[in-house]
Amino acid sequence: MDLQRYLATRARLVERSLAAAVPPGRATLRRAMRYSLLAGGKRLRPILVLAAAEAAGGRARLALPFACGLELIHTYSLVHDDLPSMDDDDLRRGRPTSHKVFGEGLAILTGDALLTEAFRVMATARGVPAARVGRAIAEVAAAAGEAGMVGGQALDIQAAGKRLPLRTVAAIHRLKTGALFRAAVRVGGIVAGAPPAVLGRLTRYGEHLGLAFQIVDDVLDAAETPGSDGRTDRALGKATYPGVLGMERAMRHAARERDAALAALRPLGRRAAPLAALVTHVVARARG
Ligand code: GRG
Repeated sequence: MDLQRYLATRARLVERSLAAAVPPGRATLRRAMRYSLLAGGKRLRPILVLAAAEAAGGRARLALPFACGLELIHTYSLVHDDLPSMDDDDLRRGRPTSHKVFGEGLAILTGDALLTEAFRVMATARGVPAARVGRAIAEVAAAAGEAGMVGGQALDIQAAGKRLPLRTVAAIHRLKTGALFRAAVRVGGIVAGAPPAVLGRLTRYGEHLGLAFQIVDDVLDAAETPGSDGRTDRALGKATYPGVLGMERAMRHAARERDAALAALRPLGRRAAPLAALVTHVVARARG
């Protein structure tokens, strides 16, 4: 399986759809939305939507509006996470953050507009039975909101500076980052009409992948020299796996999550090869 080729073709599909979903415009808000959205992220979550739809025997193209929906929501979360009242970051995706370029008020509104746009794009999906569209949208809403990403971000803020047990760190990660990964693969499965057993396998894969991704992200962050502002997540007092376990044990944990994700996929066979390659790639990132 040539993962790089797979990622490149699917990312191209996603880039085109995102650019069409938020077309160019003269208004500052529109420019700010495109500035953050089309800044070249890895597009992991939308690619997962497409790969899960294919693993469930469906067509990637039909899942594109949901792939875009998740990336719009992910981008809004990054814009808001970078705000002075949250992480107060200067750089994102290799560029000055939204509030640095457009000001804080506009950056808040940019996040709001990206989030709202996500639901318009998903609700107007064509060629997918209405019941599946409704189910997929409800899935994304639950994963993005209080019971998912936003709830996890709230816990993360409240946990700053505290020494937490591993199970609390894991619970925060599961919500803050894991919920969108889980939703990405579930939505791909739902749009493709996956039977419950397949959806269950995709769900388990998504949960293990989400945790592996976050652990690796924390390990990479902890290994990094502090940025120009002298900070890393550790310096910000954030709840992280390497903070609780140390680097070596955190990486062993990530490898166990990867293996559990791969085991969940096994019965799905060849069609799930891109998903298998993806989780392997995510964990290998930390090995350099
Ligand atoms: C502000 C509501 C709200 C939520 C923020 C996910 C999140 C919650 C904040 C992001 C902070 C962060 C850097 C978390 C670490 C894991 C993560 C989500 C990294 C960024 O995702 P990538 O690596 O980024 O997929 P790209 O730019 O490639 O899309």
